[in-house]
Amino acid sequence: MRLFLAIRFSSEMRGALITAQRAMYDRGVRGNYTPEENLHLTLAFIGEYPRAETVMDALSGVTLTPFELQLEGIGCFGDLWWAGLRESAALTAVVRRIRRALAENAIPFDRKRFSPHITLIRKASRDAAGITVKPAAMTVDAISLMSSKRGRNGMIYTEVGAIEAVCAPDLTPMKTNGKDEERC
Ligand code: 2AM
Repeated sequence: MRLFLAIRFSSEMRGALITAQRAMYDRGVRGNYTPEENLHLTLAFIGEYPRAETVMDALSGVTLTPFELQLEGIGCFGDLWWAGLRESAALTAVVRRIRRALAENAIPFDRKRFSPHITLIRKASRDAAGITVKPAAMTVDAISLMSSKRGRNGMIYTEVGAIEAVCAPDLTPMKTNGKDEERC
């Protein structure tokens, strides 16, 4: 199966991305728009690999602490237009940890430098410069292992595994029933 690791978005983020796509469409930009359910941020592209469980085992030592993502700007690679993200040290760090875990477990992946982008449209018929994207934000609390296959009407992405965030311990004690509890 064809696998990649990605962040999936909250409805607020998807809403902001769709609004940007609509603005492109209204501007006359035609091409292969990413359907709402397929919008994602790829962290590592594995490609053809037979066992999702082996990938999840390899990632079992990667701890994910929740972090913020914020949309920022629009850009392109040729005729592919994307939405960008505000620079995030936490995102860069988690990508490095994930890729290191894949490498240490001999799981192949595309070694191209991580260049965070959310594909909005491929094969755009014209320039979409000047379109803006709302600065929507979300907390990332999971990273998904996705499988991708070609369906009759385009690509079908399915989550086949996930790394869930562990809560960072908040050192301020919270009093509940007279007991100190860890805040999540
Ligand atoms: P994208 O991130 O630019 O949109 C599934 O194919 C996802 O993996 C897509 O989002 C795709 O492009 C991304 N991807 C990253 N590297 C890839 C590669 N070498 N081949 C195919 N898809 C790749």
